[in-house]
Amino acid sequence: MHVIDSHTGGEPTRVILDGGPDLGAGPLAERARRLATDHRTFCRAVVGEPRGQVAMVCALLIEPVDPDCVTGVIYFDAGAVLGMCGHGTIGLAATLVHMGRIGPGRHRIETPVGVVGIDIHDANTVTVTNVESRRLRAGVSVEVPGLGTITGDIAFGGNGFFLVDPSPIPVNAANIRALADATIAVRAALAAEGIGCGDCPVDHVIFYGPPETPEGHSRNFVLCPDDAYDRSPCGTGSSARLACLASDGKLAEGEEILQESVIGSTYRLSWRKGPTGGVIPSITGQAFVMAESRLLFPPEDPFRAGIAP
Ligand code: PYC
Repeated sequence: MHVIDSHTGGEPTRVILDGGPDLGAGPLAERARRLATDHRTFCRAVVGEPRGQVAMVCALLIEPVDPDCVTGVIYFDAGAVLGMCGHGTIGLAATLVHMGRIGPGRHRIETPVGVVGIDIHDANTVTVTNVESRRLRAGVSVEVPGLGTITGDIAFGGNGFFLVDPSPIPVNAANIRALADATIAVRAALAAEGIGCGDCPVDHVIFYGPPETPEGHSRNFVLCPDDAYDRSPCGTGSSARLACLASDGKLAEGEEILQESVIGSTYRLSWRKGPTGGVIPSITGQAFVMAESRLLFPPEDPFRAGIAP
């Protein structure tokens, strides 16, 4: 299996160029469901240890339905098949440039939640124009063991998010373990109360704190479905955040902000009005290709399917 690894603001993406399962034809959302239900072993083998790494997201390239798209892609981590992935799309774009498949300018990529745009500024710098994002509910409170009442917004940015601002725990690198434990507890409390995000689960939780740089708008900690935290500021999470800021009248259309991740990597963010009342997010970040490899799965390797959770 031929793969190319990159990172976007520290968050790894593994693009799978060949050797993936046959997902048949039809809309990408259907093929993504097939990947999630019928191919969990494949996903775990490629994304998880020992061949993958904690926090890795895989980008499985597939034939798009829309012939104007450079490729179709389904993203997954060790916990779930994702609707979209912002850092993954920046990593995929840098990978396609590295391969000579695309050059500077605007291109389209098809994902299970719709077509997204990419603007290639240079070999590493990419702007993603995401699918229309929206806040579904504001000020939702849940009782969380050990934390008390936690209040946040439910928003869609390509995945389902619960966004808490301000964070009950200072958002900094020294608190990563405590932040992970707290966000996992919040997600469990939401699930126990049956709180979802339209058709998708709320499988990502974000806590916000003050920025650590003068240019920053805020610093975030993002819990992903696999219980790892996003090293980047999270593209789909930033899209959900833009929808909330726009709904609250806290960020004007076209105004740009700098979002910091918990490790200090950054995205530049802005939004414009979407066709159905949401926002069309614009996310600019940088990715770097790290490795090109062939993954081998010899039958005699007892861990060829990854390490079972
Ligand atoms: O950047 O959208 C994102 C993302 C989702 C999960 C990890 N990164």
